Amino acid sequence: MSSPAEPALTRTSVAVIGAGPAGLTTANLLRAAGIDCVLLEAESREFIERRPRAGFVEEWAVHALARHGLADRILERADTQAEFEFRFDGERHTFRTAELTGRRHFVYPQPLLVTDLAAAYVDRAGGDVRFGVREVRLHDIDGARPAVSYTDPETGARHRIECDFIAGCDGARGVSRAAIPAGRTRLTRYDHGAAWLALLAEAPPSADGVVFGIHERGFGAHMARSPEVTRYYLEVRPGERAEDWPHTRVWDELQLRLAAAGARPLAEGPLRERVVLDMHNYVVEPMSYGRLHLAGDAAHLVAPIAAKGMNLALNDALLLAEALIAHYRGDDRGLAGYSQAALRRVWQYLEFSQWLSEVLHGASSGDRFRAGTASARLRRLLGSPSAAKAFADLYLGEEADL
Ligand code: RFL
Repeated sequence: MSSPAEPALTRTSVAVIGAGPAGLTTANLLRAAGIDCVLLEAESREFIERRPRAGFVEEWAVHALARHGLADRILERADTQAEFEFRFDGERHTFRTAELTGRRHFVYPQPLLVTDLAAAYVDRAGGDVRFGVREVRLHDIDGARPAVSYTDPETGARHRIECDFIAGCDGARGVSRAAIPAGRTRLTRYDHGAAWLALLAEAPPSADGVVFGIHERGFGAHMARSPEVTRYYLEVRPGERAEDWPHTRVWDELQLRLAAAGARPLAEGPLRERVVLDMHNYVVEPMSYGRLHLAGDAAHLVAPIAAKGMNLALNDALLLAEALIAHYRGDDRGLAGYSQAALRRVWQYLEFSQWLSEVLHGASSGDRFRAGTASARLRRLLGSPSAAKAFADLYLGEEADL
């Protein structure tokens, strides 16, 4: 037995912090390649398997997960979407993404993906995971022998795990990013100047898939999730609180902003989730420092405007795991180039989100210039086949990074 002053010591090859999509994917790939890793997660398994968030997985990401045997349930259970709808000026405009690109979005709520990835790592592969850990700290990340330490939630004892590398996959509020000394990475922020009320309604979808409602009162969106649950978004003023939006106000406003000729009224239901999200982004460059490599929201936050965050987390994890596996086979080029490779897709998706943000928020900005250019973008999207194709390629995400 070790005393509290002398933490219990273990050794592994890679310590992965955070069991979200990024950390679980990294851990699964490492484990399948026979590389030791320990996964540390602050929450319980039940909690991470229920946390509602993203809903769309891009087709290239599904194919990549399938190559590693991690997409059986997605392929079996997910709905795919071939089109979405813009509604504005009381009209409906269908945008046929699959026809334009040959690709589809997979509708697969994040809790289901996390559940599948956790089952693959913990139950099937017997991977080492410590749930509910407290006070995770990173040590000596710029030395040859980094380590992570944490407090065991049951015994209160400190544990220290020495490792070769740390994968910082602990999301926007984790500790990994903060372990990098000041001045060694650059954090760039961008604020869209808008906020969305994110809602999960216990109500069946009222349209086939995604509806983007562009309205002078503010943007509104409908996203089919399952026969019983629908995600909605309402643009609200920055600084407004979820409590400012009681049940009736939410539904009145959604009905108004998503109304269009020939569209059925929305099926209303209890609101299970109601949170205000500021539409802001950040990027950490480079995503690596010493023996710490960041992946997913720990390295970059992308406002959910274009549903890109989870897909970027998966892209990072696939690249990072591949680079770590190559390292143990004697090739360090992947690790040296990891940050640059990951950031290529990050910047493409940030640019796309910024472009789409203007389309969605221009009409409600109160600024005649922004409203005019937003409506020009919409007309071009709906009127020009080449503009539509370029948009659809980015909306669905492409196999190769640009
Ligand atoms: P996660 O999923 O936040 O996982 C990080 C994990 O780390 C744990 N953790 C720690 N563990 C140990 N020690 C610590 N000190 C720790 N601190 C934190 C956390 O408990 C957690 O389990 O990050 P990851 O893996 O990078 O994945 C990123 C995605 O979760 C995120 O980008 C998406 O959810 C964003 N997002 C969407 N992305 C899409 O691709 N499509 C969408 O449709 C979409 N919709 C959304 C979204 C995000 C939303 N919110 C709530 C911000 C909709 C919403 C409402």
